[in-house]
Amino acid sequence: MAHFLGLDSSTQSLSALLIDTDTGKVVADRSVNFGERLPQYKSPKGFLPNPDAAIKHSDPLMWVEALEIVLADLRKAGVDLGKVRGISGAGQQHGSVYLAKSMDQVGDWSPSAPLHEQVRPLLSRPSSPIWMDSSTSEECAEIAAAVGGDEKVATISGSRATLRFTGPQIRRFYKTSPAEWQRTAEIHLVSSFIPSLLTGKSANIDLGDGAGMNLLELATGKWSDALLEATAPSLRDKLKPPVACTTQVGQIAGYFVKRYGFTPGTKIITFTGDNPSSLIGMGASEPGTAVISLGTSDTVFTAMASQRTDPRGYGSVFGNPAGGFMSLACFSNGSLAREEIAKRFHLTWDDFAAAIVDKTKPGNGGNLLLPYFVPEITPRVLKAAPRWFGSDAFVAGKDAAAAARAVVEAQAISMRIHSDWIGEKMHTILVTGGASKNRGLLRVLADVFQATIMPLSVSNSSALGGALRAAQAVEGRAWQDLYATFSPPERALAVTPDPSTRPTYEELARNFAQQLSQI
Ligand code: XUL
Repeated sequence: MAHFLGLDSSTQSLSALLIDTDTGKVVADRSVNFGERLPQYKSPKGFLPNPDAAIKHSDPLMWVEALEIVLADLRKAGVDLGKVRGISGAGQQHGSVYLAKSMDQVGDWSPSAPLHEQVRPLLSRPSSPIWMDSSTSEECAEIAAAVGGDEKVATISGSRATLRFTGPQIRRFYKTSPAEWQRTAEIHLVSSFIPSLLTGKSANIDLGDGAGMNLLELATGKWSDALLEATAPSLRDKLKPPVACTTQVGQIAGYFVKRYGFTPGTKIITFTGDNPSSLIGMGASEPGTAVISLGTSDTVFTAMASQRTDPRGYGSVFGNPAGGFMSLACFSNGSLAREEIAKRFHLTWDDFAAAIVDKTKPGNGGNLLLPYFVPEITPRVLKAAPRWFGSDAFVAGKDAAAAARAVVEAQAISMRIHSDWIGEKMHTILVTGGASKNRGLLRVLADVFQATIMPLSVSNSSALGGALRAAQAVEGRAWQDLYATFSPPERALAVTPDPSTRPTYEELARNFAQQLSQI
């Protein structure tokens, strides 16, 4: 039996998905929600409260504990982890972990103490900035100025100096906490931290997620001297060289063999960012298929046939784990904004879908929302600023159905406007993520994009991507065979566009862009 485990350490949860490449089946799919299972970290949505809305950090020990819980859950559910031949996975992109000593000095963990207690003394910084952080305007400007301007940074690294990216975050840490910076021997992304735990050795950052740091030179796949220097002194010493996404970074540490029954020698393949991993999980690593991921953030991405950058400066280029590059537009008001509306109006997700499909019409009777409940990445909105335009009841927050449609229409229109640079016309779009089975969302996406929207049977494509990458690296399986088995879209659930809605959404796009230009 050939089992492969995919892990996804994301903003609000850590998921594990186990596949069997002999039977072509998903054997197990478990998730640990941080807010529910680890309330002691006081991070109901996965990040620590902070009076400054621009600062979004998480406790990395929460991720360590979640890893232990998910493995224990799998065992309790009767899964034999001894059958696992390879593990890979993904992390929320851009988040960084700071260590006072290299993981290479760990060797193995002591089986007599929980892992998080052993990791705690290694941290040189108690919290990790994550992708939702927008506190680095000054540092982005400094990096751009040092390298020769925004365009230069984008040409080297695929993205302009970007608030949430790891380089600007590192620079801010170096400037604001010089003593802790001095104590820092090694810096990891979430996606290299988790495999470092699994191996008890320092795992390399991969080219997929490494491209989300404003430090990698895309043309060579090496750290850029100019960007390293512009970011912080001696930064090169704190980063291992980046590696291709298919690299084996080590073997499972004895700790996990003893505690969870893994087989000694189980291979750990380098992890990547959640979006690059989803590209694989969706079977979309060849150019021509666009993906919308509906998670804590919403993202629109596609494998790139030729390299280009976003002329508006919001979008990014990351490494495609199957080789080459992918383009991505990220919207921070994804599920956080949808959850806000559902909570305010006491709507279940079924109510939410019914409000859109049965109770309201395309264009929402002219009711329009700028859905910025948290600071927005695309377009850049630095302070939360939801704005309601339309009927009195809607503006007064008394029309639940119109509010549900408004948030989803606004998100879809914004995604369409701001992803026009990433590829040719999208005729078919694959969707993934927690909300990807919601018929209300699928209907609006189909009409706004005038494209067929196709969900995947597995909603956690990022963890699935991890399992597929492990299978590809260990067994040498071809991507297309793996996709045909594990990533077939649910054609029966496909939603086709209604062409009669096109003029309504053209008008909504104009209104939305006009209101947006006023804030
Ligand atoms: C992508 C981004 C988010 C995180 C969410 O650039 O910032 O999608 O990866 O996990």
